[in-house]
Amino acid sequence: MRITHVALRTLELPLVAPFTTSFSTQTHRRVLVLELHAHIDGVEVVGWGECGALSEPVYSEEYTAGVIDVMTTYLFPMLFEAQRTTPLTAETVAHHLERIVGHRMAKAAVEMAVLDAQLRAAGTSFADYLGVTRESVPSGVSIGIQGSIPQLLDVVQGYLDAGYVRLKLKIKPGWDLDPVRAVREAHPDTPLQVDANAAYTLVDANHLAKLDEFNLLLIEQPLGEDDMRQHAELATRMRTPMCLDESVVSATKAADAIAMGAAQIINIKPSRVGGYLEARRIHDLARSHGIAVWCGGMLETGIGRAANAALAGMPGFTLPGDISASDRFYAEDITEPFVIEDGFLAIPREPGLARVPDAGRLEAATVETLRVDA
Ligand code: OSB
Ligand code: MG
Repeated sequence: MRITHVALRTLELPLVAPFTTSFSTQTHRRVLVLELHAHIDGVEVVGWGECGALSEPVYSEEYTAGVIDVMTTYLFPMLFEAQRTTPLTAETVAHHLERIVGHRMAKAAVEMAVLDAQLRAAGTSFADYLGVTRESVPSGVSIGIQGSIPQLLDVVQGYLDAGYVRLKLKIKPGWDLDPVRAVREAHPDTPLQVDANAAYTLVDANHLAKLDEFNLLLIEQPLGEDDMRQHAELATRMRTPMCLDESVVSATKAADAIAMGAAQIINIKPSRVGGYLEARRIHDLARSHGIAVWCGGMLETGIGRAANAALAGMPGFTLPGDISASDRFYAEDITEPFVIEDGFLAIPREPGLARVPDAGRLEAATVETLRVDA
């Protein structure tokens, strides 16, 4: 393929309710969408990509404005240079961008747009590309920190009424044992897990072990991104299975985590690990070690939600993901919305990896567009 130009669109989408984690409260999602124009075998194709980075560097070091900078200064010029001499494919994008250290969410979005264009030109769905045979995936929901326990119980009831099959509660010091106990007492049999987004240290081990009595599926990333060894230590001090999110930024880190006993379960987020192809490698690695994986989310629009749903159809994704319906975050998605049916989301089978946004809704949500020509 030959890229002719790319439009980098910054969108601002209001959330249906504020989303609070141990690191921030979000009321809007400022998200970068890539519209990549290319020629493939003489045919003009558009590929769509979505970047997982948040507007501030509070989940990882990446943030929207920084992503735009690294894409325009380095990533696209490097791809444009590479395509002068080598045919560009999605499978070679990571190689062409290898010289740039880190910036995985930026690279993931670029690879995503290229792969989407490639699959569209071939008339292949992402599910078929991955060899996914399942038709749908179970839908879990990530529930932010609430103002009070009664409020939390209300929110939980709403999601259960909507059909979600698994709940994930965000926790932080001061919002952990009591809210988890309240939800567990109200819903003794509901699959339940917690996510601390790195808010604790190993000093809190005895406190965190008190979560063991609530029969949780897992505890996600209690300690810092760099605390791989400490997670391994904590895993020996509590019965709840240890799951890593932030710490696993590559297949190499996944292998380290597995070897060290730092993760019994891995949250795979394609954006965090540099793209869907690396995500697939982590899936394959984990599966060969008997380590369960599930698909995490970054409040994706329908563009990224489509790709996540297909990825989560792979056989090692044995736990429900944070792949909720569009209306979990957005009153109006920019694509045809994803809906939950009997607790499941259908895996898209149209050509391409992303779901194509509606032109009018995309335009209405766009606050800034930057065009980069090859
Ligand atoms: O830790 O999984 C996380 C959202 C933003 C940043 C980090 C996380 C999350 C979520 C939401 O938990 C997952 C979703 O998109 O539904
Ligand atoms: Mg997480």
